[in-house]
Amino acid sequence: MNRINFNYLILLIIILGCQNKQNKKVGNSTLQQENLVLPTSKQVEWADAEIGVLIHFDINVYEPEYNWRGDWDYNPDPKIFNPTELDTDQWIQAAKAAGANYAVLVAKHCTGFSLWPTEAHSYSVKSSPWKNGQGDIVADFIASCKKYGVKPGIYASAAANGYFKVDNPGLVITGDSIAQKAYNKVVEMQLTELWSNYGDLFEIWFDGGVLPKSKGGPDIVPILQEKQPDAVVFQGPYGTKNLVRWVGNEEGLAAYPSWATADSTTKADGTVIVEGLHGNPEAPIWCPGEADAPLRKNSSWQGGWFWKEGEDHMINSLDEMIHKYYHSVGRNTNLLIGIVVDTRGLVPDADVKALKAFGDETKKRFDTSLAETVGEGNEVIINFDTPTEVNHIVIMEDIAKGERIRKYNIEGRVNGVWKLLAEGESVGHKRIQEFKVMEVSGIRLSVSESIATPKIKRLAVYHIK
Ligand code: IPT
Repeated sequence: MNRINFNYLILLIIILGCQNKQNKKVGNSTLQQENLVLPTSKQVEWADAEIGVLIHFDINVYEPEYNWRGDWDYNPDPKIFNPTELDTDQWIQAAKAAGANYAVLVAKHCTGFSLWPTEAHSYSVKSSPWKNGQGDIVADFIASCKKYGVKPGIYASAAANGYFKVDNPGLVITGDSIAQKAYNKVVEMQLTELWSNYGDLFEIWFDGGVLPKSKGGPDIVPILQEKQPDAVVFQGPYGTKNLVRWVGNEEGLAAYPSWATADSTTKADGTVIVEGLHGNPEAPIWCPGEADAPLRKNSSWQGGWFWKEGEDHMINSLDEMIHKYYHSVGRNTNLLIGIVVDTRGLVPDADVKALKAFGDETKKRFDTSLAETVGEGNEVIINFDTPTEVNHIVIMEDIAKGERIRKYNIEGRVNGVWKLLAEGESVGHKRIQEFKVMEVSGIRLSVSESIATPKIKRLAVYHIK
């Protein structure tokens, strides 16, 4: 080998070594690229929606002393349920003002009282004076969602029901097998009604997961697959598509890193609270987190999910809500904000105001970037003509192609030198990062670990004051 060739070889080794240092591919990248876990198109649509609301209204709002777990032999009289000013348009307008793109209605919570005229039993709006028992709140809610272009979802938990003496995870407390069978039939019938009579649902919510048939629960998988095969399902049964997992708290705070993939250790079915909250980048199921948080503080009555007179002061401040936004949407999970409905049947004025303030603030902060770009590969750069003050970046992967990034740096060019501003692991649909204000002439995203070529749908820079 002559000297020139030898030098050339040394140079090549050094270059290859540097490249390897710059972007470590995890595992056998070719193999992994082929095996990338991808979301369904519904899950992509769901991630794009980013913010939803979870609307809670139940008979206990009219009788706050009632505790469904406290006295199993008593149920509030349906005659007390009379929301004379009920206006589902007002609910959805409030949701829209908060920036919500979807809304989930709690059609049946733990009391068992049903907001639609179910055929399964009489403990519902049918037995109430509201509209002389002729009304259907689920139908009104769906119509309002359509009217305002908000995607509708329904929550009807199977895990708890005061009227049937059922507690988590969906078992009758007496242990009586005939009562259990009867209850399972009620669940199957009610879910069949909700999933058949109101059109396509964007999201179905199983609070506390759903007890599988094999463990004595209702047989809902075939009903789900037949009636709402495309719905995104929060804590749904394994084996169904479009799953979404809980983030493990009701504060709207996702753990970081927050991977969109999960497996049985990450408890997509919601049975365990503390394990696997990060998701698992190696796991085979696309099952991103949804961070639920009531607008009213968790220390409020009923965890802040339901209205009670005199609790307006329990509404989270704008700063607290923005903090939740950064720690949910900013961490690759959707934010689902709990909204209360009062005895009139309306979202209270104070809540309407707070929701609008939140929506206005997120728009003010993030609607207009200083600069943004798309990119592919390990490096994406934004250049400024003149040095510019920046303090936030938003990174979005094209998740339709999978979650590919495992580690990255964000640097700013300061007087010609790249300086580290922020670093991270998971990106996925969206990562928002705030850092100290810096005057830079450029921003560089460097991906140091990935399982396939990073596809950056959006890299945006902001100076938020
Ligand atoms: C909690 C459930 O255990 C969990 O599975 C999930 O559904 C969550 O609610 C939704 O917020 S129970 C709650 C009292 C913490």
